[in-house]
Amino acid sequence: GSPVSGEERPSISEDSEAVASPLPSTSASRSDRIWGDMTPYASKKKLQSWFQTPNGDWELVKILSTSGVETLVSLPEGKVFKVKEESLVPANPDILDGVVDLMQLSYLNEPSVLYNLQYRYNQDMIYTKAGPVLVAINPFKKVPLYGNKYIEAYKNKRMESPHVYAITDTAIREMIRDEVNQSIIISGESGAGKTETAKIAMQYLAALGGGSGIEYEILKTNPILEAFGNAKTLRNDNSSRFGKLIEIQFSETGKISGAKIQTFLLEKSRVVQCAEGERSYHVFYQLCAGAPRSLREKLNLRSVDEYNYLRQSNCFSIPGVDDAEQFHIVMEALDVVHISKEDQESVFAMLAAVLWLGNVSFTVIDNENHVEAVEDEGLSTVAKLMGCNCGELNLALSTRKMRVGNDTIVQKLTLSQAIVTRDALAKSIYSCLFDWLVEQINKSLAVGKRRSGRSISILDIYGFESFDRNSFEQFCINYANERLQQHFNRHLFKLEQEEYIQDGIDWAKVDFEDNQDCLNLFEKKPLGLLSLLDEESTFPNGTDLTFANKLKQHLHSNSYFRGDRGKAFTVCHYAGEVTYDTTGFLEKNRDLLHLDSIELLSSCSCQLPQIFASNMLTQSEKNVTGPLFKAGGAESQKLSVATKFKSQLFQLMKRLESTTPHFIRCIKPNNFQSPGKYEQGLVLQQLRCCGVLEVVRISRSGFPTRMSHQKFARRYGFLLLDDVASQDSLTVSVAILHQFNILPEMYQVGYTKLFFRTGQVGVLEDTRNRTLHGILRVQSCFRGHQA
Ligand code: AD9
Ligand code: MG
Repeated sequence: GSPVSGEERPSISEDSEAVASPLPSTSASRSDRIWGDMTPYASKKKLQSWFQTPNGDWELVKILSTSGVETLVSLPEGKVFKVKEESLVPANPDILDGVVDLMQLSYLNEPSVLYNLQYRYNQDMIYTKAGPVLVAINPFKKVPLYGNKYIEAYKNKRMESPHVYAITDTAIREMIRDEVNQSIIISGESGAGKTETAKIAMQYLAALGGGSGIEYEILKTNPILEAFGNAKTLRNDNSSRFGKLIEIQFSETGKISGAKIQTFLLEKSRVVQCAEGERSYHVFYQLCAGAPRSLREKLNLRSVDEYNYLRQSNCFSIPGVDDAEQFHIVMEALDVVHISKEDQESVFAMLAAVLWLGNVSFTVIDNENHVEAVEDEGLSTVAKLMGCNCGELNLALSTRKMRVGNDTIVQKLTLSQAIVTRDALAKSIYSCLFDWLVEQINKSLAVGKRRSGRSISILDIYGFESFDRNSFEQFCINYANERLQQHFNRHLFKLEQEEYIQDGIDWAKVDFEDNQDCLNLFEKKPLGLLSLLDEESTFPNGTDLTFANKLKQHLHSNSYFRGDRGKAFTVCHYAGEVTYDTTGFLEKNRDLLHLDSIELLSSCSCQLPQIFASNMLTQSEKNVTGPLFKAGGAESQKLSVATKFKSQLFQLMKRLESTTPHFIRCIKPNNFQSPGKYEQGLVLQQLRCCGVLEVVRISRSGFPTRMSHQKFARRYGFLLLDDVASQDSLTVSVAILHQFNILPEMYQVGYTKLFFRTGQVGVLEDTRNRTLHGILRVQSCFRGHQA
């Protein structure tokens, strides 16, 4: 054998397995067997174990001795102390340090998973597999893993380490091989790296080429959608405030032929209101900083701190970001996706109109607190930009037409009503603009008359959110995540089952947690969260409090629901409990724009406001299910936000179900957006939330460790007492299983592989290591004598 120092560390490479001849070995006694990976461990007299420190972090300790309940352990730096035996969790043998797939760990416990990910992360290996799932940990710095060199290497299968490129490559191959559409489902919490990951996948697809530059056009949709749909938040300087599904279509020859983007639930409240230290949508700041002089004059643009909507959060710039430069990138991208210069100017005019709307102020005109808009620069600029006159605009902002019998009466608004009306108009203009833009991009990317073949869809959608205060947005987002989680569970469960069946082993029912009950809490009619919300939203006198009380009245016996004090309620999501504050639920769900405002838009001489008005009016005709709300007492009706979101979500699930999914779970290693910081607790909580530990758990309840007969025989054959050199690998494998008294319920013998319960191979691996250790010591002693 080759000389190895005292602290030998067998490498994972196949070569190291061709070691030594059979040696006598101690066969493990029954009590040596490990059933679950959280069983008290000290008695195993393992060299290494995990110990949880009071701050919650896990430390690797050496077990020195054990006496019944107490165990003496030492830390790497030499400190020795006593711990309770049950506080120790088994650590994996060194050979498994930094394995590319968590499934290769013999002990699939939380500290081992955390350690393995950290071990890799510290070496810039940010990607790790968890069985079929790719885990990506945000490096918060440039890592040398991307670009043409890497794309080529993955394409030619010269590189195999886990990567977004590898997942995307698999998707392409399976699309072609199975003739089935594929999806890449990316999730994770805010700032975890979903959007960057989606772009990396798009980059790989684009490298396949298309012709006529369609792949270039597809890439250019990113800066546009980010300008209009992303914003700086406290969690992420470039946070997406909408969900996105981009379907990339391929011709029958495997070239990119087009694409289609669908967006979900843009956070429109941000346009009129955002928290201290956050920003509104990037595009506003980009426009103000980067518009050329002629455009500035045309739109009467000012600097960002002169607009109320942008000023309120006291945050105007992002470190390291040049908004003016970004504006030029966005304008160029708009050119690439064939938005005409004229349309671009209309888009910018709408943005300026929104900004100026925020500067419209009101003055009280009578002793009943009724108001009128002040006829200043704000009002006149908005009117000019939209193409209406100041008087009409003022009326739309300060009065409301009501129908009483056959008469129409005009009601004057109070200050607070007028502000709500103004902000509602600003929000509507912005969200209509966003939708219109996506529609234009889709027209440009459409496959058109070319016959389309298959597609790969990439989903970049907000992950599970649980804040100190959770509102309607979190309610919708977490509902969506509950649906996606079910898709994830069911898919992985099926995969697991298929592999067992394929290898001809007993399919003992692996039980997995289905979250159908929680979904029922949301979706059941008429007594589910969504139905009750819609019902209360249709009542003119419904309030957030009456809504909360109704939930408590009807759902108190549901074990996934808890009524809390006041207007709050709690849902037990798969990822944990979240308490929602119902303040603003009804208003956000109704999302009404007064008919007066819609009429104003349709009377404008500019084209975009007219289009927005007609889209709003036809919405209710296009969608026939769900309750319709009356807008401000006049005839316009629309669907509730929750109902619309639910139906979008159902469509999405239907689409995803017809695809082969590939899952990427993004993890944020710290809350400071800074490189090199790996906070165990934070990572662990995300691993639990996004279901990575659940995959691990599902597998644990089955037979997670798999090894081919050949590999198993090669690796452990030398431990056998009998000479088996001439036997086939299956016979050798069975002999090993018998010699080590591995209980029948701990393994299954498949056609090609052996399947083990968690921990079983760990036992063998230890014996192997101890034996090798012995051999090597004997050898070095021997060499010492010779010298
Ligand atoms: V949010 O839910 O939209 O708020 P995301 O999309 O999960 O969030 P994003 O992709 O925007 O997070 O990533 C946040 C930041 O992390 C990026 O702006 C980058 O600075 C950083 N990041 C993420 N992934 C990578 C990467 N693979 N390499 C380098 C990265 N930096
Ligand atoms: Mg994002």
